[in-house]
Amino acid sequence: MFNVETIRKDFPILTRKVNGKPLVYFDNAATSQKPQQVIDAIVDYYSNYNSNIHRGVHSLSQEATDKYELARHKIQKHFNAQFAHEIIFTSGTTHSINLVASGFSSLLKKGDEIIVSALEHHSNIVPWQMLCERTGAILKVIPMNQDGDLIMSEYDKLLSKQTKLVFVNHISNALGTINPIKYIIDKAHQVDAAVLIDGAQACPHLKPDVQALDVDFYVASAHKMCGPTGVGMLYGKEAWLNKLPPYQGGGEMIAEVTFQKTTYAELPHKFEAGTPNICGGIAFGAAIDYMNTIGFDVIAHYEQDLLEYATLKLHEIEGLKIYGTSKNKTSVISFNLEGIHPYDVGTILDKMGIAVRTGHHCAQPIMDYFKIPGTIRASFAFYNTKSEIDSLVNAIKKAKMMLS
Ligand code: 7TS
Repeated sequence: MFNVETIRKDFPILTRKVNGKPLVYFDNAATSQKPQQVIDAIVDYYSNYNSNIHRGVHSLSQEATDKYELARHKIQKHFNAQFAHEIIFTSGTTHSINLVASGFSSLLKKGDEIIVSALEHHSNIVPWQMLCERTGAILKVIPMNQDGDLIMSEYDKLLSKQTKLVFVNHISNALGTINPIKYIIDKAHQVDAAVLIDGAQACPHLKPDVQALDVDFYVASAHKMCGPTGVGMLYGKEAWLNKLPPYQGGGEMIAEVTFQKTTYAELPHKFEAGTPNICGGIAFGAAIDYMNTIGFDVIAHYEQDLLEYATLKLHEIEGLKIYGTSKNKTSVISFNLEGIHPYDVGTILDKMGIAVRTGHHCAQPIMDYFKIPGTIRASFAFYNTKSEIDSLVNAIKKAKMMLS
């Protein structure tokens, strides 16, 4: 049975005060908090077996290597990848996307087309624009509607023999929309285009199955799913990862080096130059264990309940407008108070101990679509409660009185 009070005890930070008030942490889409189990994994690594991996004959190095590779296997199992070497450790989603975008430089030619969506985070827009500049490929955009849903009939029209790549996020960070990625992947494959799904916002809420999705690349950051910052993953189908050239050169990614010619290591090491974030990788594995112990079905069900409750309560506030009203949403609510700048509301909420994010959320095209400078975004995790939502609603009412 899911008991939120028991879960909250795993997160030491949730007992602290901010500005003299109990912390209400509603900035989970930016980064989640970390349970003791993950903090312990980090402390254990540095206290007991800190060592560089893959190269030492000594016991500590072997122990660290085994734990790091075990974490890779945990991630493989979690995402249901066919092989562990299809999981590349990166520093996060942004790094993973840039790795793939860089690799495609040599595979695209002038006039090829790349499709992204109107709902993307900047990190799933800018690397593709840079790729277009390098190759002469053309960027096309799947439009969205007022609810924040992508318009699939327009996507169908964009696909053609010229389409080589499609990049869409699984869940929008600014609006919470869950995109129909299976449809997007299947349609892209009909024209032989490869698909990358940005799962940064999906992985905290659900468990993607990369084989069932038949996706070519899937990327995520550990820090949004109870893990540490500075580590993430790239899943790529073996055939694609073998086709892409290495992203960075250096130690660990080579088979043999001479001044005449260097040959590259096998997967996954071909993409993992230099000393990696060893502790981060191991703690990422601990985070995945932690979330699976609770269970993603339980998490999704609980968070959906929080979303419905918060949506209902926020609607009671006059002049409050919610952006992102898709039927398929996760626990992210973006909103504004009529005539009041989001930043001012965020500042007052902070004084009351409530952490929300304000601004464009690195998704300026979405803000442009709604003709607003930004929103206030409250994003909930499985350790949040309805009573915290009540605190948010009361604080917004106060902020509204103070600012209008
Ligand atoms: N893609 C999406 C959909 C995201 O939400 C984010 C981060 C990224 C990519 C980049 O991830 P990173 O770990 O490499 O930085 N989103 C947010 C956010 O919504 N607020 O702060 C970071």
